[in-house]
Amino acid sequence: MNIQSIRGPAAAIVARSSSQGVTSLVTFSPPQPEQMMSSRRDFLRTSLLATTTLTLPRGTTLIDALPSTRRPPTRGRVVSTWDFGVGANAAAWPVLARGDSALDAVETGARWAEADLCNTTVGHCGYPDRDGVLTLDASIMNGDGRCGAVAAIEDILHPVSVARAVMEKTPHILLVAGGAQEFAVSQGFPKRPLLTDAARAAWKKWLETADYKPQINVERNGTPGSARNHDTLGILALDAHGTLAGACTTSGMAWKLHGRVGDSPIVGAGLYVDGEVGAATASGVGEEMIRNAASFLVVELMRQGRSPTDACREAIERVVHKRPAASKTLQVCFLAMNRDGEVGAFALQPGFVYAVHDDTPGPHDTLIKAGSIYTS
Ligand code: SD4
Repeated sequence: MNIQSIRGPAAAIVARSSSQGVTSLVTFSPPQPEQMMSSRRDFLRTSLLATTTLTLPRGTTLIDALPSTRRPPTRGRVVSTWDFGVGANAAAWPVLARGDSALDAVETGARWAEADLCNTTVGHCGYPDRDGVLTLDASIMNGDGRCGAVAAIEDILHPVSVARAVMEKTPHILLVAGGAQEFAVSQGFPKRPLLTDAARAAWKKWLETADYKPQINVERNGTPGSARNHDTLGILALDAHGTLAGACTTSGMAWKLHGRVGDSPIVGAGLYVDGEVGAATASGVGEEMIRNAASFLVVELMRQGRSPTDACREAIERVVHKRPAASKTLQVCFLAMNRDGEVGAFALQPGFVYAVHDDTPGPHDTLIKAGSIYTS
């Protein structure tokens, strides 16, 4: 991988990826006097649009072929990770369609995934840690910088709503483990055992070998719709008022060490939203996201003028650059949306899919394949 980022006097950014064999040329014009007099927001919008027009596509992404991702949304847009992103979007969309906030929409979508699906990587059907304990991580963030999160919380069905309560009712951002649970109970969240018989049985089977190795695309190893078919839900929304928000919810890596916390509840790693720029969320081996402050990185790359797809790809390239050998054995995926509603994604390995829902006629159950650094 040979990646160069050059900022010359003419402020031209050239990115090359020799492994892709394709060159992306993005010109980024410095603000003109009239732009400097306009608001920063207008300048960002201008830069993003210019970048979109001038970027030559690299890698594989089907999203550019979808009209729904090209048209500026009028009543908002919601995007979510993996196959169950379709269901999460379907739950979140009515919230946006009636003019309610992006924050309400992402919480609604995340709650749907936490409660209504029996999958092994989110919510109450999640696989437990090595000690047989199911611990959940979640975060939520609004475009104005407000955010909340819970990590390693047990026996609470809706960690995303507890995360929102942390954001709205405390001076803090992140509560963990017993403290998070006590807070949840104090806020009226019911406490009840969540570990299912199926998850307990899977854990007991795992104990026979106790071999721990994160699997690539565990979320898509089963038949679509099956219990093994899903992973961390990352959901990003832009509402009709132009506000962005995001949420991320997971049971984390199955068979993790007790007390291990992934990227999903770490603001800047598994989720980041800046209303002036865009939003990003991540899925895959969370340690890589934390190491690279990855969702923050994706948003910062969009701030510098990258399209969402280019920002996700460059962040993935950073993951590779940092740990080239390890990157071949892991999955890391990013999904991003800028403040104009443009959507993009990229992953280390093939297999990452996401879903988009907005006020275009649809269909909205189409899964969109993200491009990837490695091809097999
Ligand atoms: C974690 N990022 O806890 C989550 C899990 C995940 O694919 O997304 N796995 O590391």
